[in-house]
Amino acid sequence: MGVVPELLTALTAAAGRPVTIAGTTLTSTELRGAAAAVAAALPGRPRVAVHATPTMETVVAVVGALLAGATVVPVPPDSGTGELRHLLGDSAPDCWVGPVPPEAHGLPHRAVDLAARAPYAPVQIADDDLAFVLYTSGTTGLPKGVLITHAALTAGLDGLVEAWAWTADDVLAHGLPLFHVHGLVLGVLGPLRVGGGLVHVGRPTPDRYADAARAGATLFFGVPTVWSRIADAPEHAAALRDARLLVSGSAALPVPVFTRLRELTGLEVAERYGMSETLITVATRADGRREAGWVGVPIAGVETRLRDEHGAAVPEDGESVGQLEVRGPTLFAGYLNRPDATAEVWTDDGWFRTGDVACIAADGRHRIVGRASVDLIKSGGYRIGAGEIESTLLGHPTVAECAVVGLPDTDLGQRIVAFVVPRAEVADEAALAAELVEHVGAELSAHKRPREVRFTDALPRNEMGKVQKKLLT
Ligand code: MLC
Ligand code: AMP
Repeated sequence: MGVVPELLTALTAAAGRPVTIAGTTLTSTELRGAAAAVAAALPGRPRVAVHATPTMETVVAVVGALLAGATVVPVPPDSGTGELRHLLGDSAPDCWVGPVPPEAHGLPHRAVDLAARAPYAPVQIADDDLAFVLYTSGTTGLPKGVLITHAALTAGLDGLVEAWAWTADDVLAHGLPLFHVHGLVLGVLGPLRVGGGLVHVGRPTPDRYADAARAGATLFFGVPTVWSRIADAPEHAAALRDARLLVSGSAALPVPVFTRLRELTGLEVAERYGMSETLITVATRADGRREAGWVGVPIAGVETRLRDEHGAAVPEDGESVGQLEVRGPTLFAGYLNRPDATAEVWTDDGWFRTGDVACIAADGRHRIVGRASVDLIKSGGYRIGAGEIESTLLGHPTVAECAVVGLPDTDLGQRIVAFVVPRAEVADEAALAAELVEHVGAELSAHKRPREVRFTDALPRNEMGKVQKKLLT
């Protein structure tokens, strides 16, 4: 048992550093007061939905709810109607806190007032109390709610604090979305844990990262797409020279981007690896060896191993490739309402199957080789299930069959491409492609829209009738 402020150290410390979100700044004391006012309005530990726009209102809503011992369901602000219906139906929140989307589905709403100040009344929290339900895509079906406990959050953050020598002297800058592990857990709760500063730049563009660097930020987070765009903007990259640590994660950082950033900034980006289900498990240490393509060593308390398809051990020799399995205190407590899916991802001896393929060197360094399934796409650092987009496209009257794949893309890592067999001859392919892209955006979310739709007469199938996605290039 503990009290919530154990997680949010800065809020109880005499003086944490200020937090700036998209141009709005609160001191640590102001943030504590505004969050405590939110907490006071949330008796009974409800489950609350937060429309996670990149704003101070979102930060105050999340922190206030955590202080109240509530469970937070961050809702992507670009959610389409189908996805929103699923998230709210599955997680069954008691109310919205902070900004609400236009379709609030009749739930009560507690506003956030950034000027409000209330004294904080500590709430007892057990280690296995839930802090978050984070929605993430699987290979098929609708997104699953990942249950994150307070104990996992604390272990995950403390492991990174130690690995990166992250202190109250650091000012973190990033511009990542506030509904996933990267931007919200690491990117907001991380600074609040250590009492360090935070500057959320709104959108993660090279010029805004450069501005944050000139204003004194020491630590920078980005997905590879962000780093790749900075590497392509030498005039902005140069401003990062005085940073203490540049960190990349959520997808593989291309080697040329690592090399180019070293030339432009004199710094080697530290990669780290994780998942919504596990939080960050493996990280390049601030005092560790940095090597392009390698993501570091397990953080404190985490263990990793490699297995082949029969469950046999794969040598940890830096070359042999196997399925990566992890265990430790940062892991999730299961998928909400999905005991079947939860059971599937654990081995009989209690390890979590990440679905990633990796190799481990004798000295413990990890390299992520890729994903075992072609049906999980990583685009711009977002995890996107091919099955979800395929079902949505099949819901459009013109689509007879379809297959969605992630094709290599220098900017996004992978870009979503939909191969579509239309029901009838298409008079205007460009118009129909645009309509299908819009249909996906309206139902799911903006970042799940295909970048490209290709019409074809038939999909390549094997003798069993299964679509051979590897042939779709
Ligand atoms: C995008 N656009 C499209 C489109 N897709 N237009 C038509 N059709 C499509 N299919 C539009 C956008 O709306 C935008 O318009 C413009 O094109 C540029 O889009 P973009 O190239 O996608 O750029 P941007 O919007 O800036 O997105 C890139 C990005 C974003 C890197 C900022 O992908 C991002 O925030 N990624 C972070 C994902 C993340 O946090 N993952 C962490 C998961 S946790 P307009 O008009 O708006 O300019 C995790 C665990 C771990 O993975 O290890 O961390
Ligand atoms: P998400 O559920 O959005 O948290 O995505 C988790 C997935 O992102 C992992 O299973 C990996 O496939 C991928 N990932 C995260 N960090 C890295 C990294 N540094 N290198 C390669 N892949 C990564």
